Amino acid sequence: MKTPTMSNNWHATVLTLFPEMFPGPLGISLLGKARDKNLWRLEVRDIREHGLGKHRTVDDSPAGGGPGMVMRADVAAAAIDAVARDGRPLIYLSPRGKRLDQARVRELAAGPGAILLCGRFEGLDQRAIEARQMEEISLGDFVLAGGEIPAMALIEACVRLIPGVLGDHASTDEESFAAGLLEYPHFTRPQDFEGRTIPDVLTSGNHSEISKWRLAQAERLTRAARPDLWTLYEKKKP
Ligand code: 4HQ
Repeated sequence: MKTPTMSNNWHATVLTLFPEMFPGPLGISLLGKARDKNLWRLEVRDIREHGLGKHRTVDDSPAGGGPGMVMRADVAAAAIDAVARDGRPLIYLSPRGKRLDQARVRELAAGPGAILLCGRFEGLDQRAIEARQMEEISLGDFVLAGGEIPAMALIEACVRLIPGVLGDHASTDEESFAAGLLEYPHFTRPQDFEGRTIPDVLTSGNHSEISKWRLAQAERLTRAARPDLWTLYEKKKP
């Protein structure tokens, strides 16, 4: 087996106050095995190493008052500046960012990697975001306690697209979001589950009919559950 070179070793650097959360789910199963094979690498840096004073302070109360604490710009900038960029995008996970989608995941996966800053408290001082020209990415319209889980989700989405990470069954371009549709429903044995049977077409052996059925299902589900995706899909396919 060929040993990957630096150029195809996707590199994630995570800046966090909770380095013990990593690798967590990124260390198991296909992603964990891919990391063992050096198909990608995870570097976790503790932001507190750049904290100030005897107590390594990383936060302070919000200017203008209000609840909670804010991550200091100087501390975050020092943590960022200690990382070798290597042309990698610097990302701040935040509900204010652009929603992560599969198109951005594909771009990130095709690049050298990413540097991800995980905020805690009420968030990061705005001046750090601007001074370091951070790209803000959101996982969705909900509020988490920190950016660590979004960072893990982003890394997982990217790493599974790196060639060799998924098994040889993997055809990631047959996937729903590649086509702009939700996935068709899946079935496996038993043939009868609590009176619910597998659609006959799937056991017919007629592969062209199976493909037609799956596309029709994907279209039906997308139209019903995600009118936003359906509108985009219809525009692309007249
Ligand atoms: N947070 N998508 C607040 C998120 C979030 C999200 C991360 C909580 C940043 C300071 N991040 N911290 N949603 O809720 O990315």
